[in-house]
Amino acid sequence: MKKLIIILSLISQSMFAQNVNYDEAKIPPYTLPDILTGVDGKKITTIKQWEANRPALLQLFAENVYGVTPNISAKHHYKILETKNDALNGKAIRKQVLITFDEYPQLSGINILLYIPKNVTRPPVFVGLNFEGNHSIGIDPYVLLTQNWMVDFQKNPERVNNNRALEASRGKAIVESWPAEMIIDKGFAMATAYYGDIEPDHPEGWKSGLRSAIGMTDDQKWSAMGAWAWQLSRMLDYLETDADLNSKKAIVIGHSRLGKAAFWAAAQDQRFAAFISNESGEGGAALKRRWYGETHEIINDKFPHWFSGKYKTYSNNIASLPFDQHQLFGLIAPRPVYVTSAEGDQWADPNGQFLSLKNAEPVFALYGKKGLGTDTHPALNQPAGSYIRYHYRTGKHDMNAYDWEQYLKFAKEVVNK
Ligand code: GTR
Repeated sequence: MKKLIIILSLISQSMFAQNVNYDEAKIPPYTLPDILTGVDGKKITTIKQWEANRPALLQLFAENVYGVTPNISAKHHYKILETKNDALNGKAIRKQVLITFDEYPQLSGINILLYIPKNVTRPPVFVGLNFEGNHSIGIDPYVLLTQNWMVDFQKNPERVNNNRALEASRGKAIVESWPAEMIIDKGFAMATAYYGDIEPDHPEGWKSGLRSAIGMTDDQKWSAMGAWAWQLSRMLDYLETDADLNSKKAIVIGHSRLGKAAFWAAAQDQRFAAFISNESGEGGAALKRRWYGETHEIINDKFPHWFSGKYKTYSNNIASLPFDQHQLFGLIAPRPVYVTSAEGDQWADPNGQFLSLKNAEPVFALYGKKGLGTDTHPALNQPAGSYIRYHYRTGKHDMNAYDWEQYLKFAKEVVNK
């Protein structure tokens, strides 16, 4: 019996291995849709033509991947739950703001944690979601502990028990993600919220999240990714009302699945001034047509709630998708973009992320914006480009201090120049 189990598991492992490729030489040839051909088939040569094409292209992404964002009421109230001007060793103002929605009382609301440097007038702000609650990003004892359902990422019942965070998870986020003091020291503000505030991250999560709160009965029409992107836009609504920071310079940022949500938020909501994709991979920065690392089949199988039902119909047939992710970068133009990969994160397809941004260059060029300055994937720890930037760093799947050093430099040189 034991032998049989071993044989069966070897067979299934090898079947799985066939679906995952890490060999550049084995990638079948593919052709990317021309970014300067409009959805109507006409050639695009001017900014005006590109912008006229924008809504139809956005709609294609919505219909086929992320789901169409419903036109729903976002009537809300803001409540300052707590504020103090001696946070982070006296350098920052801390605010905790709760956004509640009049028409969706069943949702607990979005709890934003804001740090604003005291010595800067109206600084630009980094905006993004976090994986394990605001309290998990640092040791600040005043940050409220989230009560919402949580994925048990760490498998440590002392930190997360029964899918609820415990006090012991304070400052213990699984990804480094949000170095508040480092951000403040460089003169930037940051705003973050727990992604589970709007919808729990599991296939049935929509039943207790935004999608069912708005009366949706078909979870395949919209997506969790769409709901989290919506959350980011609602955070920006609040930031626009906060006179202590400059919401016109809001840089939306996200790691991994939260990078996919940030990407979709940035494409739809042009109020975001810049976008940073930290290892967002499949469904994020990576080209879909490249067979390397995670594929659309694997992601749809493992996370059926992340994308819309239609995306699942492209199994074994990704070449028939009428676009690829380079065109989503086109939808961010002319706003600055930074894309990153890590050596220890081949799953996210580093070269596929690079090529995706690279192939968006013609749209940036329409606006007179320079490209990455290289046609080939840069070496480790050598950022390429300026207005649009890319780096490939040593280390694992994470958003770490090296990444932030580069982001803060980018924000200073390009977004807040
Ligand atoms: C993985 C998933 C990736 C990425 C990652 C994460 O399991 O396959 O696409 O999103 O999770 O969010 O950390």
